[in-house]
Amino acid sequence: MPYDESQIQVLEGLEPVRKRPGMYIGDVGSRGLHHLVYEVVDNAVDEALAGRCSRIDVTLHEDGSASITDNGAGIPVGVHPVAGRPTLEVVMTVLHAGGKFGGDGYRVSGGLHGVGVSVVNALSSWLEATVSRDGGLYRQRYEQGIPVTELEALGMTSQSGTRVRFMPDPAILSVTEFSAETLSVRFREIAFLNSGLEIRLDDERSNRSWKFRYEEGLASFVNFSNRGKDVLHPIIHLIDTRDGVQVETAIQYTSGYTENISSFANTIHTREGGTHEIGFKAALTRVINEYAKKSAKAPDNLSGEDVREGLSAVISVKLHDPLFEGQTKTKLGNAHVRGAVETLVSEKLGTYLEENPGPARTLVEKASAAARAREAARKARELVRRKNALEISALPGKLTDCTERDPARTELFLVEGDSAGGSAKQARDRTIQAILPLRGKILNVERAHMGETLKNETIRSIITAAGTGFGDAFELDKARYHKIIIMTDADIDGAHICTLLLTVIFRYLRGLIDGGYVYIAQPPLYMIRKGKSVSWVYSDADRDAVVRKLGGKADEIQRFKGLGEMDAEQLWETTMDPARRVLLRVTMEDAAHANEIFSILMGEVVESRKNFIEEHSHLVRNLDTVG
Ligand code: 0RA
Repeated sequence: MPYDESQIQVLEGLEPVRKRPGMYIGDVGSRGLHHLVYEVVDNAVDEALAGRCSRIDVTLHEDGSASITDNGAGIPVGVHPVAGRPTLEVVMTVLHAGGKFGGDGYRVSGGLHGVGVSVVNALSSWLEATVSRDGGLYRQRYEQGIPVTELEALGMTSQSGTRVRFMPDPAILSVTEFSAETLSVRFREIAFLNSGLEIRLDDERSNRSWKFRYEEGLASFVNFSNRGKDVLHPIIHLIDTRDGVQVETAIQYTSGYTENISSFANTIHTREGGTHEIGFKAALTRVINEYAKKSAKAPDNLSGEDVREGLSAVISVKLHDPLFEGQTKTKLGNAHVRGAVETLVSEKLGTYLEENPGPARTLVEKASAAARAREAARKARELVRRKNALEISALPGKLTDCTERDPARTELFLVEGDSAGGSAKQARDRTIQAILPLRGKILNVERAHMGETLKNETIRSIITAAGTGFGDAFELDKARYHKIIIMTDADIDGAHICTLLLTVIFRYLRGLIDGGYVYIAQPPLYMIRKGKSVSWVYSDADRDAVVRKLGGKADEIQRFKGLGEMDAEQLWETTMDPARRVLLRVTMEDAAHANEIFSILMGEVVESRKNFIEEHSHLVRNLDTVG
């Protein structure tokens, strides 16, 4: 098939994507891989935002490909006036061509989102696009982004919609196996943000399936976030449009102390906040203070932090031409959104409080208690600071430090229990590895105020050993080690302690996660020996498989109940030796997820906490693996 001129241009269109995939999808690992699915789904969500699509079906096929089917308008198939080729082919083979056909919806366009489905095509070993539109059914196939068939008309249909099935290209992507769990988290979120939209996920590899559809939108979202928590009043749910900005928010206070506000613009999670969040916070502070003035008992001026203590809220705006700014392009920049949100939330929330004196009183009491507690915490903090100044360089007594002084080369192991700490001390490379054994219960920081937290010996020893200071005074430059490695038993209790430690780091030493300094060690669960061959097994599920691989019968199977049961040599060989171990790096990408886990783990209701730990004891599965 000879190529004409417009097609040659088309062919050149995707070359940069295959050359520098990271520029378009962030990375070529697990995140980038899943981004490919999100890219196609975002296009379908655009159709939903435009009111043309009510259902999205995602299937993970046994051959490793994924398909995304929607009942939107269908990608146009007519000849494109400029390219002289079918529009579908242009959308699939020209970089950014997708965005040129704006439609009238609130298009998703921010950060890594909205780069266009052609990027997915470029990074697929093959892709098949099937379109139902204008009474016809059409299909075209591509390989490495290049059309290998003409656009074919397959027959007639009364439906409309698009189906994209693609095989991620292993020549470019280092990870090609989709995680249904990872995808389901985002799909649930999209379903919350677009009430009535149905999203299904079918994993044909494991015969599992999910269905997300929420009629109550953000109210369902907050209800989900607060599951297992002790809530103080029914959810407050507001939706309205102002200045061309559709604003939706759901609010519910819990008896806890953490602030949990998530914001979205055109369904993109704006992790860095922005004008919608600023408007929301301003409205909340204003309205609660106005209401509090009527109560003799409330302090005069409740701060923003006071009125947000224990708050779970989601705010979602939909607008034309969203501006995404900030380091990760997840900060909404449109100035007019601030006013729109602030006025709307002030009015509506003000009315709600007038009409619902019960919840209104609860909110004011909660914020007043926060104000009083904050004052007490400030005093406690002062005390700790002064004390710290006296023992400025005093390292925790239990720390067994390493000899190397260059932090870039050194590692700190946080080890559960004294006996495991003992093994670790024997096993370690004393030049670069320091050991801090942690004894007893680590304080539950989610349920404690800062003052209390900082009185806890264990937490203080972690902060002092890290060397960075904490909270507002955190300085990454002062880190005494560039790897902080959490090493706990490979069981449920170990996972719990690991989560508690991550909570401490997340709340007080977040910069360590930002800097990529935090890791989780992976101790094995079994040692399986046959003759001279020794295998280390990291999960119950893998045990039988390994035995089978060894020819059916092992000479010895040793189960390690805890780190303490391994001898020093085994611990070194499997978990601590930089040359052989597997570490999981904790990234900021996981922080939002981790935060949710923390909240549930730390929540009131013991039963839900127990279930959650059991379900998520491999929360580390999604993390990056490094040597
Ligand atoms: C270009 C233009 C229009 C829609 C789409 C692309 C589109 C892309 C995808 C990808 C997956 N599903 C999709 N659905 C639609 C505008 C269509 C119109 O205005 O009629």
